[in-house]
Amino acid sequence: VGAATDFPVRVNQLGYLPDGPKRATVVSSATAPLAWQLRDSSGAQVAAGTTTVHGADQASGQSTHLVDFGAYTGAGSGFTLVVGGLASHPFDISASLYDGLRADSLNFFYQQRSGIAIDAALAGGSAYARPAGHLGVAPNKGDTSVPCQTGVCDYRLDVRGGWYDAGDQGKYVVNGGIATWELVNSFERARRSGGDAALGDSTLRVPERGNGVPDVLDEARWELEFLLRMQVPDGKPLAGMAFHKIHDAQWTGLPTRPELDDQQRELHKPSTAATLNLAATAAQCARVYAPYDSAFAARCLDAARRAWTAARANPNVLAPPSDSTGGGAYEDADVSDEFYWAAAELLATTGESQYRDAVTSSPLHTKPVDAFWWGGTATLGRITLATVPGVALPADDVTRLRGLLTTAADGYLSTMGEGYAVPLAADAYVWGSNSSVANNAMVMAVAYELTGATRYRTGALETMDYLLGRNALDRSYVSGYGERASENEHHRFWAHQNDASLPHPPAGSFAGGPDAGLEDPVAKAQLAGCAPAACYLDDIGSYSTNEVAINWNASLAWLSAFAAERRAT
Ligand code: 9MR
Repeated sequence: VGAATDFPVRVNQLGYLPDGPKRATVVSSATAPLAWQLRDSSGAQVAAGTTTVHGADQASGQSTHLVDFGAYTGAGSGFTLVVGGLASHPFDISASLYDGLRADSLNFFYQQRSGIAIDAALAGGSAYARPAGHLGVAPNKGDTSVPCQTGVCDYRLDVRGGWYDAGDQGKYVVNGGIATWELVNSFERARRSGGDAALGDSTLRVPERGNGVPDVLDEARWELEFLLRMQVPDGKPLAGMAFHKIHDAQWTGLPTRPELDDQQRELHKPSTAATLNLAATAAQCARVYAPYDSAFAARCLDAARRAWTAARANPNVLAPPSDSTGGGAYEDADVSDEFYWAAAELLATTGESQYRDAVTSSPLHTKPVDAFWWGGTATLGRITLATVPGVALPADDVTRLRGLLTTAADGYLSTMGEGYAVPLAADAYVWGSNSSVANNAMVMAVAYELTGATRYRTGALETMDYLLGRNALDRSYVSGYGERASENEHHRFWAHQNDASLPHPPAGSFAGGPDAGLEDPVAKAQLAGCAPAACYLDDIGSYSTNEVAINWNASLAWLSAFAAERRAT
């Protein structure tokens, strides 16, 4: 599990930005400050100082000291931080530190694409190439003509394309929704800050390079086209709603290559939550794609309006927790947040009073900002309303929303006053905790955009430090980034740990992270008694701590793009 003493000097194993915060955590029970030295790649000391004693870190239970070497502004590679004769992993200090991760965390989505052959040249080598999956070519039985589960519908639908959700090959509208929103929002945010060129045409490894459309939008469109296909056609019962999900009738084993999956694929009952995810992301699509493809934007807006109307007519069709055979349930018993989010996106795109009324009459409109995740999406709507220029709300209402977001960001900053600076409470290490951490950092980054206050950028960047190695396990949770990075994430194709002929997950794949609930057999067997922040295993079998997922990688991609932007000091 990575003993606390292996490498007690915990750093961001990728490194630090010259103009960013530079702190590390040392595991030590010493009650007096310790001397530290920063050494360059030749071993020469370039800075020195003494630690601050922090004491017990709540989430890990470890005794900690803090090192702040932020006064050092040099750059280079191969730095080490040495405390008591023990060196950290080597790291860089570089202005281009996050450029690679910005691209690789987005390339993950290309590699998760269903219904298209994955090209070695785009995927980082022949090990990652594979034939198209789920186009109805034997032994595949989907996804070009998919029946419903018994009793749900009496027709078939073409729902090809989209991204596989995670280590499994299901496609779930609620999780596709938040992941798509984050990618498109990343572009919208970058455009406001002047950083969108880095996500523009021919910047990423996608097949649509060179088509005149920003590559991040090309990638998101692959999923948007799938989400649009999941809408119940006109003339059918529940027209305008979205099917909740499509996946295999039975869970497949590890490994299962997508093109060799022989399970029957099935559409599961439409849900209000899925319908509102479609309404929100299609409304966002209409706004953001309009300058590049007005016909596509119009198609999105029409789908969004129809989804909204259908959700209003069917406001309580809930996906049940029991529906988890062959795929995840993505159950949701409260869709008030999805209503708020969809209304916010439709308002930001159209300015129409019907959507404004839905926003302002929602109790969520004035409530404190809560953490967002696939089952709780109100804050996505709040971010849109607070940041998109010209939203048709009274100015004082927008000001109030901005205040609620910065208040939430300040809350995350105070949570970061622990031994490991993580914007997550010690009791919140749940399934996918790394995405909770990254999503909270996104709120800090939004607060930075809204206020320009450096402390918020510092919070977002120090969150990257946590994810990339400054943590209880001395672990980078991002494949390919850092000396001790995760490499055995749970996945049916990147299943090297189970089958040496298959690859490890590609660089930029983001592990779910510590889950104190011990929700899989491997975690239960090996992690009993773990402190919350240490409940993690780099084992392909530990799907509750070590899976990858589109919603999680989307948060990482958003944050990486933010961190990679060049900013004046
Ligand atoms: O991310 C989901 C997490 O919040 C839930 O607690 C967990 C159990 O229901 O499911 C997670 O989502 C998984 C989905 O159900 C199936 N594909 C893989 C997802 C990531 O583990």
